[in-house]
Amino acid sequence: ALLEIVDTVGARTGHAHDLYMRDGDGFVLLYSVDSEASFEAVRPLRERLGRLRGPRAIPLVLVATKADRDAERQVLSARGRALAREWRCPFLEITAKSKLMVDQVFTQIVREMEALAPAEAQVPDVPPSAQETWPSNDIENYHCLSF
Ligand SMILES: Nc1nc2c(ncn2[C@@H]2O[C@H](COP(=O)(O)OP(=O)(O)OP(=O)(O)O)[C@@H](O)[C@H]2O)c(=O)[nH]1
Ligand SMILES: [Mg+2]
Repeated sequence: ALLEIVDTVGARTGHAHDLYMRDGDGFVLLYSVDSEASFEAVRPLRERLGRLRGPRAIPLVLVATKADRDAERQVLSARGRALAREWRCPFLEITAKSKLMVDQVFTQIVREMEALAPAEAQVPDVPPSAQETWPSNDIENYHCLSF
């Protein structure tokens, strides 16, 4: 099994970024709890993702980072939870200081990709035997994008 992670460095606009959003298999949208602006930036990203992908399912996890900076908090947990409920995706509030929490982000996005992918695999050409073992044997070539 291979999981390729693409991290958008800095820029969240442009042609290359649009291609990653169009072709990725899973998406981790992050904001920082200490930055209202970062929270306000995730909705436009989700909307652009929807436009670029058309009717395809969008395996997505919403992640709030820097939970350790509670004294500087600008975004209440409830707001992240509410947004994730609206988008029907998992929500995690984490600190990068915890390996366990960071691991949970990857666990969640893989789970979402597995949960949403079978619906797309219901094409007539796929033999039933292949569907039975799918997707556990076929996580290869998943491309997960974080931004
Ligand atoms: N306290 C704290 N600092 C963090 C956490 N996560 C990241 N940082 C710090 O925040 C700064 C920015 O982190 P990055 O991971 O580079 O943020 P980014 O969103 O990837 O930034 P770009 O790639 O430039 O878009 C760095 O100084 C990190 O050390 C966290 O959970 N807690
Ligand atoms: Mg970065």
